[in-house]
Amino acid sequence: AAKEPSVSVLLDPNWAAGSLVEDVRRGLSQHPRTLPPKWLYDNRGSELFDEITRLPEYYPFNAEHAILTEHADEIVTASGATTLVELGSGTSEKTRLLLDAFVSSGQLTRFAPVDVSEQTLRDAADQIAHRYPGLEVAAVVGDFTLHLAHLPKGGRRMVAFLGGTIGNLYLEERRAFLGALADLLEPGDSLLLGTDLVKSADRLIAAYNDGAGVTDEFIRNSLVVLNRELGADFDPGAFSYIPFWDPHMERMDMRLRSEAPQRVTISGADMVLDLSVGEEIRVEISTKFRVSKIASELEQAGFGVTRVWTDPDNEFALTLATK
Ligand code: AVJ
Repeated sequence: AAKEPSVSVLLDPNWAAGSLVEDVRRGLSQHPRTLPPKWLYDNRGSELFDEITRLPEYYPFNAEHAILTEHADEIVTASGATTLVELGSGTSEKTRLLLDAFVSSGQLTRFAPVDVSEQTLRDAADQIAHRYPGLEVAAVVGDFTLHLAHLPKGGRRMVAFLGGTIGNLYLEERRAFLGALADLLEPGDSLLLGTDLVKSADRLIAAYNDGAGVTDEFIRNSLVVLNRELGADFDPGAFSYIPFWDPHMERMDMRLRSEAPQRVTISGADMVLDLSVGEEIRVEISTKFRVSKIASELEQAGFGVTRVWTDPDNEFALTLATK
């Protein structure tokens, strides 16, 4: 019979009591004003992201799925892992391709998904515990940039960080994150890193500006989160969604632009914002990579690159890096 998953909650379920307040205070006083993307993933945001992964324009999901379908067995063998940790796991949909390969190899004993979205994580953990009886499922409700020290210890671990989520981090944040991860892994442990690759601006912009408007709603939901969690009075309809490709930084930059002069009060953060017409709030960046840049960032952090897999169209890369 399936074992019940264990769930450790490291994030305060009352977001307003935790780092949301500091993140909002710091981010919204910068220029451009910025909101950290992890707060996009309330229940609604997680649902919307799930919808994004099924959009025809959102190629990263399909490209990474194709790599995993083709190469999961090789990845599993190359890692030699007995514990799979997944950071920013969400629904863990693609991870099942890895779990299936791990099950056929017979080597996996434990799966530890980590995500900020508690309900999404609990649902995914239940489904996986059911589907893979005998697997210990140890879920962690947490932030992968803050709670790395709580990851399960022992065995040979592979940390999967899929979907291109590392592209949400700025260079300095990536350096800190990869360095901290390398420091806590033991020799033989590995990181499986999914990164979206640089490609034509048209294809990129289409992926973040879908015809059905799902991405627009996903980005706009950040204001709904602040209204609910911090008692803010943003009028989400007074903003327009502006996604653009920054060719110099090689990243997508997703912003909300104030279409009218407005005063917004964020009582839970003790802030009053006066926004002028055209003023923008950056809600998310999504950095795109070149294979050489991924390798050098990993090596700088203390990893050795074992192998890189890409899809046939070279849209996305999975890199296995070993400590
Ligand atoms: C979950 C961060 C990988 O950057 O492509 C998708 C989030 N934002 N559409 C990405 C996202 C808008 C996604 N990541």
